[in-house]
Amino acid sequence: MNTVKLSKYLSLILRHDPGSIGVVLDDEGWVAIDTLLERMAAQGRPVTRAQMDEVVRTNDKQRFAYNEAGTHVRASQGHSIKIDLELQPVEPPAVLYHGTATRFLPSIMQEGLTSQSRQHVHLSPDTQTAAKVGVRHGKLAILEVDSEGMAAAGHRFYRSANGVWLTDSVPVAFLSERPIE
Ligand code: HQG
Repeated sequence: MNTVKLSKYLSLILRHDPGSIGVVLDDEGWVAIDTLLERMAAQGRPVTRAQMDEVVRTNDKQRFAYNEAGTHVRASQGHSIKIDLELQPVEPPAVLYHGTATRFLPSIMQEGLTSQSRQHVHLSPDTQTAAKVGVRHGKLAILEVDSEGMAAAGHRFYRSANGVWLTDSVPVAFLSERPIE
């Protein structure tokens, strides 16, 4: 398996469906690397520890992290299954961005941003990152989020180990559409 394929496979297992290969994540989303490699091999997807190390180290978005002892691995964000990433609320920058597709705008401008199938709404620190996230869904739209105003109103923000900003939801009052250059 090449590193991109392995990254996608790990995202599926560690964020959405560990049961598909018969592994169980603990409450914080960790799984023992040895167990994971055994289960992957049993599925006809043999991966060496060195290949795992490579993916965790070089992944473009640092999607995965090892624990300090190097015995367990988890996804740093993006889960649809309920796990506790042990994130502490932190003060957000004044403004954050959300990339999405234009076809979602009518609904978003009515009900705000909601977490959909994931645990949180994902926000980006800059418009370039938001654009990459948004084009995955279709014709790009970028929303500016008044995170300072949200924080003042009591909304909590978290930053994942790989720098993605997370919050529970974004009410319409804190959203404005940014023109696409
Ligand atoms: C939209 C990637 C209608 C929302 C990225 C988005 C990110 C609504 C879609 C991470 C809505 C959900 C997450 C509403 C939100 N009505 N549509 N009220 N509220 N939406 O994939 O943020 O590469 O679950 O705008 O980099 O696109 O996988 O979320 O378009 O960090 O590591 O519903 O996934 O990371 O889509 O992306 P997603 P996302 P990875």
